[in-house]
Amino acid sequence: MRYLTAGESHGPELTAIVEGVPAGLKISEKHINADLKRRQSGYGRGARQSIEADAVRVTSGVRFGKTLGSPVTLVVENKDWETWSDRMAVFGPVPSALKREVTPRPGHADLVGAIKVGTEDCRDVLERASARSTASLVAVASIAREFLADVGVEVFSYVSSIGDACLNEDDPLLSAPDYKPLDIEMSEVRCPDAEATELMKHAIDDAAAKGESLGGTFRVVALGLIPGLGGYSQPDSRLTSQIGAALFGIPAIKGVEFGLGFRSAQLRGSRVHDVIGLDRGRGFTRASNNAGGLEGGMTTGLPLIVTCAMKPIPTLACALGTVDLDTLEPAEASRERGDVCAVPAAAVVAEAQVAFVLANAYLEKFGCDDMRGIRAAIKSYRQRIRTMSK
Ligand code: EPS
Repeated sequence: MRYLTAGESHGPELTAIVEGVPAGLKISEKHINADLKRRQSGYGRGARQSIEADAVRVTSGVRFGKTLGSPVTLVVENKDWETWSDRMAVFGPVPSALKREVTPRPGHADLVGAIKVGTEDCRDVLERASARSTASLVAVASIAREFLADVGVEVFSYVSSIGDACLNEDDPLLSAPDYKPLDIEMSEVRCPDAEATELMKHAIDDAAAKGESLGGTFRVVALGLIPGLGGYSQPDSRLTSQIGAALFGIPAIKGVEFGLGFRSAQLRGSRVHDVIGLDRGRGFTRASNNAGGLEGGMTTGLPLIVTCAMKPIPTLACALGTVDLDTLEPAEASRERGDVCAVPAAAVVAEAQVAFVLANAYLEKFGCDDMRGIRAAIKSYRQRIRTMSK
């Protein structure tokens, strides 16, 4: 599967085309919209979220709720377009009172993007560089999630810190797979612990009062993966590189760790690697999951556990110093309406990115034309694995 997304933050709509979706996969509009809603939620989101009520319109590739094998087109409308249709008009004259964006925000794509494309209005860049585009990624990945659910894989995420407010976890590699998605979604910051949720909300309130923004960390967990997805023979066949690239494709993601991650660099080998055993009934086992579910670029069959770090959003009420691109004098960066914290939302986007890579890994290994063929290929592979450990 591959996809292309398009759409400006305040343009008429976001559009995505997904190609290579196998035929015969059940798709539910309700599921896609539920994911879109999760992405819009989270304590610390800005006023834009009360304007938008993201909902998908599927305009190709699905018939009677099942995929046809042809490209699937997904459209999410921007309700805010109504108030931006003059400033973002596709055709027509430039409004005489148009306010150009000439005070680029440090940390956003504003300045470098304007230099790159040679515009005198940073809006030409920031409209597409906006995290609004992540709504498309979530819609696209909802298809991947339907596929993964069909083959017995569940992907969820939770927030582990916001600013310096942290979820207390003795060993996240042990505890993460046991968190319940329902408990996570009950929390306004998508954190499975009530006390940590309050600490995180307090940190967001404090940042908001000071005109600040906050980043944080979150983990993505995938359960039910078959061993041997991905590859070891080329750099780009490794799931580690594919998942890493997908996660770094989300705006503001600054770090990605698999399993023990950076901590494994401080420990001796015997403390890091997951000892192999054999259970005659269950097959190969591991004494731990420090690798976070990937070994040699392939799934081990244990839970995939990836941690991401997100930087604070660059749109600040306490504007930072910049240079006015018209006067070339020092100025205050523009104060685009923004979110104080979007870590809970970014975690949902990260789930989406991981889900898309994992679904593709299944398709690569088990064929990609139709669901019946794929299910049969998975069944026969499972049989072979069982025989191997007997
Ligand atoms: C964003 C700025 C805000 C965010 C937006 C990302 O939008 P606006 O400029 O309309 O207030 O709310 O995120 C979304 C709209 C979204 O759906 O995630 C930015 O500058 O990146």
